Amino acid sequence: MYPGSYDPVTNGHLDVIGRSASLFDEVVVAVLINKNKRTLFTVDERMDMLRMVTEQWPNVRVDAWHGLLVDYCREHEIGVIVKGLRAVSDFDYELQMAQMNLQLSGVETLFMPTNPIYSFLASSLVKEVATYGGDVSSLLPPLVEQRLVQRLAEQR
Ligand code: COD
Repeated sequence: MYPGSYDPVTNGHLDVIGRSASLFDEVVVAVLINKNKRTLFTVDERMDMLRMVTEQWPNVRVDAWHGLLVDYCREHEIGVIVKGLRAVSDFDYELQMAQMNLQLSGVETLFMPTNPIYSFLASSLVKEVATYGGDVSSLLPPLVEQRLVQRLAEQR
C-alpha cells in the first residue's frame, strides 16, 4: 500500500511506485480522501492520472479510500505500507503514523528514501511554481503537466 493525496502525482511519487513494484508482488496506490483538504483535482481525476502513468507496471493497482488506512489494509489483507521520505522533516510525523498504524493493526510501514534527484519535490510546490508560470516539465509526467496547466488556466 502506497497512500497519498497525489494532487497531482509527481515524478517523485512515480519513482517510489516503480521501486515498490519491483519489491512487491502487488502495489496498491491509494488516493486518500481528506474532506478537510482543498485539492486542485477531484479524486477521480487524480486516480485517472495515476492509472495512466502507472500503466507500465502490471502489478500496480490504483484505488481510493476514505477513512483509516489500516482499515483498508485489513479489508484487503495488506501487510505493508510504503512511505517515501524526502528529508528529516518528513520523518517525525511519518514515524508517529507508522507507530500508530502498527499499534492499531499490526501493519508494518517501510520507509523508502527519496531518489536524491527528487528530494525537493512535492505536489504543493509544483502547483505553486506552475501557478506563476514556472517550468515544471522535468517534475511531472507530460500528461500530468498538461492537465495541471489546463486546470490552472481554467481557474484564472
Ligand atoms: N520523493 C519520495 N517520496 C515522496 C516524494 C518525493 N519527491 N513526494 C512525496 N513523497 C511521498 C510522501 O512522503 C508520502 O509518503 C507519499 O509520497 C504521498 O505524498 P503526497 O504528498 O501525495 O501525500 P500526503 O503526504 O498528503 O499523504 C498523507 C497520507 C494520506 C498518506 C496520510 O495522511 C495518511 O496515511 N492518511 C490516512 C488516514 C489515516 O489512517 N490516519 C491515521 C494515521 S495514524
